[in-house]
Amino acid sequence: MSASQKPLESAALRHDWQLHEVEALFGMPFNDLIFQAQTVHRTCFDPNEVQVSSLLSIKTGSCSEDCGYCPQSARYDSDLAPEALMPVDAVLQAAQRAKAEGASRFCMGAAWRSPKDRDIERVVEMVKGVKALGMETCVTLGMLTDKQTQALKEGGLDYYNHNLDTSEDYYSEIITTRTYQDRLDTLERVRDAGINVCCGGIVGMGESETDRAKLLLQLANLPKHPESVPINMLVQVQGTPLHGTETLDPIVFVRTVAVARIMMPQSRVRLSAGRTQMSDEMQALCFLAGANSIFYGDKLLTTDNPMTNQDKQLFARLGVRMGGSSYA
Ligand code: SAM
Ligand code: DTB
Ligand code: SF4
Repeated sequence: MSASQKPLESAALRHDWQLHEVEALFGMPFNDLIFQAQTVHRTCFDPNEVQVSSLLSIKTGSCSEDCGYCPQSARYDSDLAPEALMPVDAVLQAAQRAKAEGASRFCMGAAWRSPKDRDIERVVEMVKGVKALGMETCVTLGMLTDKQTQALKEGGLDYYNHNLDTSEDYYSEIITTRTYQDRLDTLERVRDAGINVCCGGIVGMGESETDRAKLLLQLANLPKHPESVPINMLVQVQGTPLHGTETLDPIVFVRTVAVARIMMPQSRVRLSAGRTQMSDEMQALCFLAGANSIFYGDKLLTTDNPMTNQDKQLFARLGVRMGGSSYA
């Protein structure tokens, strides 16, 4: 094997990762890990291009689930004003603004355990309207039935976001109202319907290194890698059970991005929630480690995200271009 063939080989798509291999990646000297991640990244992507998606909460709060990180659960006192499902035209106005700011994808999130069929009808109208603006579409609505998944596909939905959040072992510490298997079933439904999968997790929830390795193992060993892999740093919201959790070492966060990049070479790894707490230097390290997508716009769903001007400045300092929406 010549040296010139090695990068391609290192970016081969694998679905048979073993835990000890993932743990070994996490344990590598930092410089070696980042070099390997950047090498893989360069075989599959333009290293100076980052895709940007904007988020909108189309239905906020009053959620029946007990996800320990989430300010939208009705069980916690997080000071959030609940809002019913938005009208289609208000959503399209927000999408138009996101497009004008430079976003290529518009992601609509709803605080549901699972949608009702009549909710899906309105969401499909939103999807059609956003596509007509020339943007890619993504929704995250909780668990879906086959019929609902089909309706979204027929409406032209590009991506469905549904996160595994953490390892199967740690999951019951965080959520008790639906199972890990429920999530895997929804992901399979979305995949089988031919919708692109956006699936990742949250770190900084008090999980162990092994939990982080097992989350990435689960994602990379799916029959097909998710096209988009959001890595969220927990946003600690007052009133939620996870508020007050010991914060994660930023270097460990960067390592998590790098390991995700190595394990899922062709996926967009998204530097997701938690950026308001990150320095520009830390975000630059995440891009070096292979992150090539962000949430863009001053709000995530209910919490703050960096202002668009701040991100534009950061991209200018790094010589990064916004764009490249499609799956490699
Ligand atoms: N209700 C739907 C569901 O849970 O599938 C969709 C919306 S939910 C808010 C989407 C994702 O946002 C969650 O799966 C979780 O990964 C992420 N998220 C929610 N609150 C968060 C927080 N405080 N910090 C980081 N990520 C968070
Ligand atoms: C994802 O992985 N992160 C986004 C998106 N998918 C839907 C949501 C982050 C939410 C952070 C807390 C909030 O703003 O409510
Ligand atoms: Fe509800 Fe989703 Fe928040 Fe869980 S993450 S409480 S399902 S909105």
